[in-house]
Amino acid sequence: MERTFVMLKPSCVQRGFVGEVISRFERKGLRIVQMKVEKMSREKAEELYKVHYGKPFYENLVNTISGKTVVLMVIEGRKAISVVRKLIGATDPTEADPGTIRGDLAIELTDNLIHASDSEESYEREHKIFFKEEELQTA
Ligand code: 3AN
Repeated sequence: MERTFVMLKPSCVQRGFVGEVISRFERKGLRIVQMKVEKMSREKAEELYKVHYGKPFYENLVNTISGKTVVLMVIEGRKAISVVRKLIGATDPTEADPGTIRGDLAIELTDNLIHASDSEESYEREHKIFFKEEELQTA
């Protein structure tokens, strides 16, 4: 079964939408394999966003999550990567369709509530920053 990595950004935690977002994934039929609440270190934030290094929004992007509480998850299901991206909606919440997570709950671009892997390669790289393999061997 396909897996994807999801991070609920600090704004999601601060605004109290953790349950709302998890509920949407569960209602779709996706399964939470592993989940943790963590204070994001700057090192891990830079690692997660290193593909954006050098872009004008990079510093702001790293600052948005560094030192703040996030929720990290590995989610499983049929075509989980593309299904989760569809549930989340477009990167810019002002362009995200109503009914999507960003379409319904976010408006800022850099602080757009949630991150999810956009490909199998991204999943492989991203989930290893936060989870050990043995943590992911849940039934
Ligand atoms: P997504 O989160 O939809 O996968 P990416 O991977 O292109 O989007 O961008 C990573 C993060 O960088 C986004 N979640 C958003 O916070 C931020 N971002 C992307 N494009 C811009 C932009 N043009 N200006 C400001 N922030 C951006």
